[in-house]
Amino acid sequence: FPIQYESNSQCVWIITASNLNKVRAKMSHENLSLRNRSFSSDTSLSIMPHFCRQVIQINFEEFDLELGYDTLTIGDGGEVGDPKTILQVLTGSFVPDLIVSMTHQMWLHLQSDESVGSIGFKINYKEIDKESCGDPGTPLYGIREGDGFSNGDVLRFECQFGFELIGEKTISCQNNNQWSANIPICICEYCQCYCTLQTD
Ligand SMILES: [Ca+2]
Repeated sequence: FPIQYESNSQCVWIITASNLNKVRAKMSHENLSLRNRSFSSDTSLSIMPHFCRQVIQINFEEFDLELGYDTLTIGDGGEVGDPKTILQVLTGSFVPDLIVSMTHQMWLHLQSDESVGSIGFKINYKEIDKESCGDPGTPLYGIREGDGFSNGDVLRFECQFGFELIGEKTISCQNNNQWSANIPICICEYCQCYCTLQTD
């Protein structure tokens, strides 16, 4: 990224939460860039090793793969390709807001077929406390109720006056550290009416 990925590519990344308040990404292929981001440092004390309390959260800044033919598979742990650990298989341009691992490692495997490439993807990643789904944000022109991101927590969304909510009004943090849905979007109702009137 942002240069188109090559055909017949097999790229693998393993992101590991370290016990030094940092996350490392091991890249076996540098075809795509995996962008680092600043990490919040955690100074709380614990008798458990730090990495046991941390999981990996990724979110996509950009994502576009050839729909149906090129895929990015994301899994939990360090066993790349292990079908039992797969969290998501992504293709095309639609992605979840966040993907969170269950353990201190997450693997990513990009596979492209023999023809037609696209721009690939760009992700941010960080470590967060375990049993959490991460902060999915608030929709533009929207309001969020609830600020817990742990397993079992629920977030409710509304849109500002004049905006229509598209998607789920309520999402919950599931035990697999994934939100039950993406956050909704808020669409300007008045703007749509205006456009319709203009075309009539
Ligand atoms: Ca392709």
